[in-house]
Amino acid sequence: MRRCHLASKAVIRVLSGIQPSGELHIGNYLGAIRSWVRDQYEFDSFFTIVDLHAITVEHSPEELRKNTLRLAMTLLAAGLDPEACTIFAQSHVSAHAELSWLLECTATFGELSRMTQFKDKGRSDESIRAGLFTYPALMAADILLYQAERVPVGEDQRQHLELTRDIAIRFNAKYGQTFTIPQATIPPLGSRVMDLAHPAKKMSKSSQSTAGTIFILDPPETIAKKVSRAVTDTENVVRFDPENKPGISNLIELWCAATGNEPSQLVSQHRMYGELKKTVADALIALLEPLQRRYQELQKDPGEVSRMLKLGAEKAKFVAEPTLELAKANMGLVAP
Ligand code: AQP
Repeated sequence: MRRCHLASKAVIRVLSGIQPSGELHIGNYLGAIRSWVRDQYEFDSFFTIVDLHAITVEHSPEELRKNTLRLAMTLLAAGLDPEACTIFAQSHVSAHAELSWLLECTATFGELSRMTQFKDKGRSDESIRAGLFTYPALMAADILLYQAERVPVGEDQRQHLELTRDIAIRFNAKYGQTFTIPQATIPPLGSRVMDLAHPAKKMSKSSQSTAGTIFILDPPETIAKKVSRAVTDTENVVRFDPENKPGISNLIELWCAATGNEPSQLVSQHRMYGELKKTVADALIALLEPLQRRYQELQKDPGEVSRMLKLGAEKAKFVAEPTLELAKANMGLVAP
């Protein structure tokens, strides 16, 4: 019965996730969440707060609790509508951890070792957690459980998506048709926002310094200050040239992603870096203003978030559990 339900679903399914590892930044918004808001009305969309991923590195339990609820509220403020999509916490749906184990037994040590995010975060540190190494198998489980066709993510997740596809193709070939093969959907603009203070590094929630990170709940004056202090270069010529002028080009790309315009429009109107920074800051402030206003409103009813996550977990289980059962059966695990 349940399998028929999956097979007969004609609509395209979307799944994406975000870690409650800190405050959301403009890269998370432009690279992922903004497309989620659009997708929810077009596709059968599932969005998950991947709290099990957030414990693969050192964390404070108290902070994790706070971050999870704050992230859920920020997603609502950004425009996700629990009536139009399913929003849930990964740890509320135990099928994620269970399928992850089956997939760990499908992925190879070599494949996991080649993941650049592991190399960046883990390097050769012996004390690194095993969970950080096997993280891509859990991410594959997150996606494959929902038979998702589309996975909207930023550029940094492309390699993990490729691995998810490889694992699913191999699993299907070895054990029989089980999973839909997903595809990454990466936005043309804002898919890799760089740190304003270190333009060679991607903007990250867990950066050591917050000087180059624009958080989406930063007040306007903080945004203006961070943009005005963004690292540029000494050439003092406004030009879009990501390779040779990464700082200025990152600012131009941010403006394009925020306004939907082309780099040439900004470049032709500005000669001085100072003026350009002011225009970029104004655009980011205007982009985030409605979201920040909704966040203030939502804070008046914190119970709304818990209700949403509870309902979301029920809806998610309805889709995830039959997939897990199918994967187990196809692998030869006997049903109880
Ligand atoms: N700088 C970025 N530019 C564009 N998109 C980005 N994303 C992350 N950083 C950028 C996209 O945001 C979504 C959620 O990311 P995540 O929380 O799952 O983890 P991440 O990619 O590791 O993001 P962070 O902010 O760098 O978190 P930490 O510091 O905890 O590792 C993803 O779709 C991601 O592509």
